[in-house]
Amino acid sequence: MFQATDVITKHSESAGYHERVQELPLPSNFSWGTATAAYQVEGGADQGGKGKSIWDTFSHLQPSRTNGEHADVACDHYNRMPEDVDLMSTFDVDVYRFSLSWSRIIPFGGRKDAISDEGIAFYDKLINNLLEHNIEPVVTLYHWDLPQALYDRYHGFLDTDEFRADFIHYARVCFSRFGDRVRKWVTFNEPYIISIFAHLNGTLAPGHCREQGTDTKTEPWRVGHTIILSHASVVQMYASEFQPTQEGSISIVLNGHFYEPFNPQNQADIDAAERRMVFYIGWFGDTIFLGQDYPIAMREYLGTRLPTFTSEEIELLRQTAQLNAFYGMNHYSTKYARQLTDPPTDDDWTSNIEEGPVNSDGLEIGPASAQQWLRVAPEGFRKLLNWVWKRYRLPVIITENGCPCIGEKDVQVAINDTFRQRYFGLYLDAISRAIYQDGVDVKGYYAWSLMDNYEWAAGYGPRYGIVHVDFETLKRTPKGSAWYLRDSFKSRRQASS
Ligand code: PNW
Repeated sequence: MFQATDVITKHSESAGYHERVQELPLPSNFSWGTATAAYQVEGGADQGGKGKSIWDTFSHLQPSRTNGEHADVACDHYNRMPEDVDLMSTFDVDVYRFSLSWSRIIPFGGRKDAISDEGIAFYDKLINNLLEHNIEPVVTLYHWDLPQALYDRYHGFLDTDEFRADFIHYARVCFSRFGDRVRKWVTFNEPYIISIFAHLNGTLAPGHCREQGTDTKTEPWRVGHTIILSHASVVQMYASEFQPTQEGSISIVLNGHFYEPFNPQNQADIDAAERRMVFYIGWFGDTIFLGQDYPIAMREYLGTRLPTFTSEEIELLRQTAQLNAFYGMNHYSTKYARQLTDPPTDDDWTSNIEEGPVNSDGLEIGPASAQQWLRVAPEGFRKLLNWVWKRYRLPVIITENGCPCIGEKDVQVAINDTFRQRYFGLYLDAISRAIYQDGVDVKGYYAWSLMDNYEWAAGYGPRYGIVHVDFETLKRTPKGSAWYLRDSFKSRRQASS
């Protein structure tokens, strides 16, 4: 059977792929778990009075945008939740990170709209079930499935004041209904992806892009602005209204690649690699965790395309910065950054940097997975952990990490997922080095994903699960990597104690 590991190409030595997995130690209190998101696994599209989200619309209106597929049923987790909790319990996970479907809880989404008891009941059941299995729920409020009604009313994130008021209300409902049992909250999953992929490239819902006639010069930056302010307001609200009694913690999840210079001899490329991370991660990290204005490099390059904060807003950011308890990191891969010299398009969002998997010597950053943008490069992960630690000094939780292997539709190939096991092994070794050799404070690791699911624009193509799902019968079969992670965490944590 064809395995991606068999492909013989020239890979950069520095990416760390040539290392053997060493099963390096992790702290005895390091926690591990799996992650999912509501729209990707739940299904139950019309059950329990659920309202539509922009993903229901996006995947049905023009199916070519999502590999011809929607997630009306997906993994049917809505109806099979107890089986899924049992399953993850057999892997000895400490944590399950999942997201709430806003339109399941408030079908029309808004602050004056009705709350669905059935929606609340589903998440109550899930949370209770997890706790009975000794699994800690880590809950994301927003993983991309905006209530369609809020898009229809005011275009969602494009109206900062309206969105912010509705999001605060929704968050308050969640804290008051679930906060007695949920101790770790994430406001937004991956603001970069929401801003750029959904409001510039148009590959994710609501699919705004130049061809649709939207203003790609300013929209992504407005969306980011809305997310930053909404996050800060919810953190402030949680800290004053709920934290004193519920004693939980809250933060946001940022994704980001590590960038290496395309030509390491060329100063422009060295600067480009650094600047690319500032535009990707600093955009949200500097405002939210440092409580300050956007990075200077962004202000200079984007000019009036980037919204400004009022002095009260800066004060809010300053006051809430320290209330974020951790840095939630979604990380998958490393890329090369190359400074371009030809003039960019007027909606350029990178400061004229091209990114790709091959450097100026023709070396690939690492072996390919089943998704085009994802290469195996564990050393970049270690470097990113250091970059984030140095800049923000916050304990890091890896809220997503994983990869799709080639050929996994076949359950036999999936069970023998040596490519993924090696990926996990190398990335966990990178965490160990970051902790023990570099002094980075990393607290936990959540594998993406518990099970194969609906991979957004790629539909049911790429499979990230540590459990195989047959999307015809919905049968779940654990892959080798599920047992690998169980055993690996056990021995890594023992080794340190
Ligand atoms: C994350 N990129 O998205 C999401 O949080 C998950 O819902 C998703 O299934 C998972 O990663 C795998 O894709 C990303 O292009 C999407 O760099 C795209 C990128 C990164 C993360």
